[in-house]
Amino acid sequence: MIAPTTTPLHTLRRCKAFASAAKRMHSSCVQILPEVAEALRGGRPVVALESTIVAHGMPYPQNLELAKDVSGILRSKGVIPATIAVKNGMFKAGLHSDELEDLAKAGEEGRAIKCSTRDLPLVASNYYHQIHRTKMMESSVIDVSGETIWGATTVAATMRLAHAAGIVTFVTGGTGGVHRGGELSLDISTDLIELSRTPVIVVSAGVKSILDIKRTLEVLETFGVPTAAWKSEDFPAFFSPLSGVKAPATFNDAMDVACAWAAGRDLGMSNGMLVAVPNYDPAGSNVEAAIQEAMKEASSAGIEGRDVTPFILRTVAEKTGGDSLRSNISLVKKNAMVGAEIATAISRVSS
Ligand code: PSU
Ligand code: MN
Repeated sequence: MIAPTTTPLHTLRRCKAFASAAKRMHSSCVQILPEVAEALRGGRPVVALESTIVAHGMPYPQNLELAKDVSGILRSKGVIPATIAVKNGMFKAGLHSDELEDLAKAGEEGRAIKCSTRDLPLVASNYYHQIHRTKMMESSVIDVSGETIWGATTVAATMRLAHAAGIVTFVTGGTGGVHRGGELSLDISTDLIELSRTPVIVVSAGVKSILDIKRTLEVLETFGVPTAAWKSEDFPAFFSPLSGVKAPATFNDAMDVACAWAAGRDLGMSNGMLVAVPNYDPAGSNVEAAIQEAMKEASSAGIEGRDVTPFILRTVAEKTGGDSLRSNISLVKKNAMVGAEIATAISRVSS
């Protein structure tokens, strides 16, 4: 069990370092939607959402429907949603509804590039070129004609941009981790590195069992990332609430999370935090069974390396007849409800 839920609020309010860090408007390189900026200025709760899940994580139109439903869930709890993405090289926190719709179509139309941390400067370079060219020409017109190209941000890249915008809480589906065989291939998601150095709370359903969950938790420990399951002792495995691996800690409510966060800030820790929410959707257990079967089939068919994940995902989708998509949608909504509570608790302890 982690932070005491009994910590008096007035103690936290006196933590000046925490309050000012949370309120600081970090950098102007991210274009923040006015309603998001206003909420941040007023110290009201905001939740960041990632764009890889929209562009590449599920098909159109289910992706758009889910993005709208998640925003609706957050708003019904008094929380402002801010989808993070890169539009024609411009970093964005918060999208207009027509932009969200275009992003949702962009994946299947080949107009979205999966962006992790290393990709952010690369996709932004063209936009920066234009800014400098415009400055030299003393003009105020930036040419963004042509079709819109989106940088769809992974958990790692979303954390970076959310932090730059001054957002603390971020809701997603699943995070990346150590791939099976990662001890040799070194295929370890940048999500874990970013959790070690960027102060954002990531609310997810854990990591998929196609990854090496035990080693993922080892790496998070090595990097000093506070990691806890939400109201559970087991670390969740995305489609299943149980991975068979014990979670390092348990959060029993949103104030647990906010108090642990406040304590880390007071110590000057600059890392993020991972809150893993178990997915109890009944469809999920079918998917988990199909994943285990598909992994056995992959190994007996001699499928290796980069071919493994696409093979498994394809086989799982065939085997479950849509259950994997349904379960994915249901777990993101559950995460949004938990994330709304956390963002609200964070705004309370920051004021
Ligand atoms: N896991 C999922 N669904 C996803 C992802 C991970 O269950 O959509 C996406 C997230 O955007 C995550 C990224 O940040 O994949 C990790 O990719 P990589 O392993 O290449 O870092
Ligand atoms: Mn990778």
